[in-house]
Amino acid sequence: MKTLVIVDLQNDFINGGSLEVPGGESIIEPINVVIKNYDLVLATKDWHPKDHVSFASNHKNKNIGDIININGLDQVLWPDHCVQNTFGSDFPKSLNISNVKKVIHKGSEKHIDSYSGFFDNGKIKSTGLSDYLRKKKIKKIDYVGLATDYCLKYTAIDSISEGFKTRVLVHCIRGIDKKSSELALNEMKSKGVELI
Ligand code: VGL
Ligand code: ZN
Repeated sequence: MKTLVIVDLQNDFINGGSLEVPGGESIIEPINVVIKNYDLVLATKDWHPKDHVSFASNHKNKNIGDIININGLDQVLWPDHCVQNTFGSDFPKSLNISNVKKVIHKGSEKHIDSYSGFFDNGKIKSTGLSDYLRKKKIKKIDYVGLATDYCLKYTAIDSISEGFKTRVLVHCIRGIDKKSSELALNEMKSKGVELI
């Protein structure tokens, strides 16, 4: 079964969103095209409570972009984004979601962030994505979405470590920062992700 996972393609990550990824909206149409080639389409959603630890606004005397340490993990502080059940966490209207079979929510626990669609950043809790794919006997997964240097990267790398043959469609991804996106592509490649 040809399987596609769309990572965090949500209003807050595209033009006008609170954590806008440069050119994020430009991948919507290419995704609407490639989606037709897949038998199974899943999507992840960044899905934060208002009081989430990753929001700079929830820390005194901290700014967006600061890095703090929480229980031994580095945490980048972001603008408030993808708050549960808000416009910012919705899929963009122009994304064709009619074939999306299941949505995997992540980052919904107040005290820990989750860049990967498989596990939180401490690898403590699974989102259930691996089990879902294994039950369906899926062996190969293609990925598209946002952001190259954060959630897309961590999702693809965990996909490899979970044993799935993993490909990323590079014309259907965008990153927050140019340099870190280049590094992310190299890191994915070195871990066995196929970039196509
Ligand atoms: C993301 C930063 C914070 C992403 C999510 O989807 O790449 N980045 N939360
Ligand atoms: Zn987030």
